[in-house]
Amino acid sequence: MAEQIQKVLSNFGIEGDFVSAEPYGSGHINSTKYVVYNDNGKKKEYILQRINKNVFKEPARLMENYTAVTEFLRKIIIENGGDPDRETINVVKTKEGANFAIDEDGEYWRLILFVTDSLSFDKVERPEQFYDSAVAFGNFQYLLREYPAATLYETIVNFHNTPVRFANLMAAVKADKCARLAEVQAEVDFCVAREEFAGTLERAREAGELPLRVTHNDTKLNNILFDKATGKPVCVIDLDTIMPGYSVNDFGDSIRFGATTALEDEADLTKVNFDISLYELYVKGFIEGAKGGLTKKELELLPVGAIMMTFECGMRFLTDYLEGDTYFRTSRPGHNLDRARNQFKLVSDMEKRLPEMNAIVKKYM
Ligand code: ADP
Ligand code: GN1
Ligand code: MG
Repeated sequence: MAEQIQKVLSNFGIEGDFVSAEPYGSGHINSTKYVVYNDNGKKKEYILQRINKNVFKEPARLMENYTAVTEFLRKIIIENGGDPDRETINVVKTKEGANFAIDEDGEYWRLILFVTDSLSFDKVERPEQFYDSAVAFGNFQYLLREYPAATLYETIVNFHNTPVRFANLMAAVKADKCARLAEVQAEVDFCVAREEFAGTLERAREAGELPLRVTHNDTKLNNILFDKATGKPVCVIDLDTIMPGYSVNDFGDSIRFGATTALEDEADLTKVNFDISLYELYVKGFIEGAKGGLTKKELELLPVGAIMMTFECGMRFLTDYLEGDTYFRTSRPGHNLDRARNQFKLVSDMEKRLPEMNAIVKKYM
């Protein structure tokens, strides 16, 4: 493995000597390595990622989006007097000037600068951290408000089209190819009861009430890097799914992952509760970060976005469980089922508290 990694790294014109490459982070999709070089006594840090070809069908086109968006952000950061090597992802080109390398097995690899003295979190550690992450994601969307959406390739078609996700679940139920249906009938019934709800945002879009914007589409807390010293957000990462989408889904995905008392894969559901005070902090931060860029209807639909993303993600975990765990990385039997049940518990909590969730948004509108 180490040899293979060094061979991949030899495609990039990195100065200095190779020191180490270790698995890094807790993403479910790509394979991520923390890489260190020694350049005349100076430590140089990188992130090397193998792009998941099962998930991203055309990695070369994905990397065009990824590079163009990060170069766009780099310019704005420089104009604003920020640090462009830390506040956005920077793609390291190969010796031939490409933004990825392909190994002998046909796997695609990208190398990016490691954001120095940073770390990410799988769970909110301090309420203020969640508020700060909301400002960062709201602001990220704001910075991309003038990005030419039509030039973006759709890296995953229908990524947050919840009715399509529902249909995929129904197909997996019908096929039941791993004979797991009997075990999850209650969860399937839970989803079927919400089929009408699944179409809420698509209907708003068709009615011209919900604009398509350039969105991140994977706004969980561990896709923000925080500065080790100040504890403040430095950089929004995981830019594989930047595509036209709904602002309310970027809001909602953060709530799904962060406004809860447990990790996303906690199996003991008595520990899994929606945390409405974290929700309130995120509402406040996201609206501030978006700097008045959201319409009245978008603001009104923020709570729906939170329930939608949680419901959709639960359906995606359940679908993957029924299909034999081929999409999300798992590390124990039943991992995806635990995740699905966890998400559905949160959906139920949020449904009960929807009037309060709406009132909180009104307070900050
Ligand atoms: P995945 O799509 O698998 O989630 P990510 O791009 O989110 O992959 O990377 C996985 C983890 O690696 C992140 O959660 C973060 O901890 C770390 N990471 C990714 N890019 C960087 C970077 N440029 N600097 C520092 N850490 C990073
Ligand atoms: C995946 O790549 P990562 O781990 O940041 C997934 C998201 C899910 C999330 C659930 C491309 O995100 O859509 O919400 O897992 N990314 C992709 O934790 O499918
Ligand atoms: Mg990630």
